[in-house]
Amino acid sequence: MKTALITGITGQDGAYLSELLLAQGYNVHGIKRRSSLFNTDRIDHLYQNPQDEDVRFRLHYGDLTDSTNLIRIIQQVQPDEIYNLGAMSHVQVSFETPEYTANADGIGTLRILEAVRLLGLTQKTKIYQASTSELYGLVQEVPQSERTPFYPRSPYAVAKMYAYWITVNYREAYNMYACNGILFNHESPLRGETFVTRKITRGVAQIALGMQDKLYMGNLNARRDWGHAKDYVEAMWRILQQDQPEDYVIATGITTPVRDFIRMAFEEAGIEVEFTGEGVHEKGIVRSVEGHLTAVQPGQEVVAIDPRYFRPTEVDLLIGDPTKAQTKLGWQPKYDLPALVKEMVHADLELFRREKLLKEAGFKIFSQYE
Ligand code: NDP
Ligand code: GDR
Repeated sequence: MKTALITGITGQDGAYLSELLLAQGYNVHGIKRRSSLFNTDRIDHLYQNPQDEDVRFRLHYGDLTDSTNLIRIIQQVQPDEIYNLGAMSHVQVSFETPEYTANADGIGTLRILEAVRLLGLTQKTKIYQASTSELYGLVQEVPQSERTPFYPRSPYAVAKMYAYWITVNYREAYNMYACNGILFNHESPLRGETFVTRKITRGVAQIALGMQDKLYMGNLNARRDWGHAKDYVEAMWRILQQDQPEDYVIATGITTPVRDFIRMAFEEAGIEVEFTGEGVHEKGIVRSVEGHLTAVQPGQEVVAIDPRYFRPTEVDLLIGDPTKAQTKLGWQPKYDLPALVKEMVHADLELFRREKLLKEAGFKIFSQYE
């Protein structure tokens, strides 16, 4: 039975990867941060009492900014595989917390690699580093492959660029099995609420249910290569099961503007939206509504631009070339974009139907964040 250690286990990918590894018979250990509120919603269904017999899912308190903590946990767990998914992962927030982002996302990766080396585990422990399509940044070529040069456009991407290269360097210097998965955007109903897809599907659900009037957005022209997180965590696992450690691009090869994602999400809720105007004056107006929805009226403005969501430097176009992953890893995504949008919109409709009932019964509803 193999043992895996996952940093960032409380995040979107950590939750799906835990499910996958447990189903494969792994012992799964995860590092979670101490928080004043519970932060384990996404993995609560996997929790086992430490007192139970045959416990295969265990959590440790820790942080990527704390070297001695990481060394102690890795020494205790003696993992066959480490998946380093922990990160301050929000691009826009990284402009506000650049130093912390560099520490957690950049030096945090070094701390993991160095802990494995110091503990003499270089020939036992395989390491997966959560690298990102944000490394490509300012467009150099499309589609972007393992050979495309990097041009990071945010403190997040610059920190991840350090993490990418330190992973390559430890592989070459110490003969470690350490790999980068260069993953393009991947989403799901578990996606953090302030990333664009989830912000849209939550907004659409609330507008459809009459709980919100309008969605305020940033750059609708940005284009992303969106896949489903479930497919992408399978690629992470496959990357660590090869004979040789290598880096791989994981993507669908199809790119879509944010504006079209919004259109598709509204359509899934029975609302047809058309866009008019340009730049900060662009608006999304309801053209037609399926009969059963009374909360939304044709002619209603449901999307507007708020320049606060523009980024100081933007990544305009991402489209990945997954040929290497397809041929070497035998990886094929099962979801396409319409299936992803459908799953996310219906999950949020369900969530907000319940929230609405609670609100109507006099209970406090959850906070709204941007
Ligand atoms: P999330 O933001 O959902 O999860 C991030 C995880 O990292 C959370 O568990 C978070 O803990 C944890 N974390 C944050 N800071 C620290 C820290 N200092 N020490 C330890 N843990 C920390 O991200 P995703 O699941 O979407 O992404 C997983 C990884 O993949 C990230 O590294 C991200 O940058 C990268 N990535 C993501 C892509 C995507 O499209 N989703 C694409 C390419 C790369 P808490 O819950 O307490 O906040
Ligand atoms: P990204 O994801 O920056 O690609 O990073 P995000 O969903 O935040 O943005 C995608 C694009 O949408 C545009 N956008 C908005 N974004 C947000 N969050 N909110 C808005 O209101 C809005 N309006 C338009 C953005 O400008 C951007 O162009 C994600 C993260 O998961 C990273 O950790 C990961 O590395 C990359 O994907 C691949």
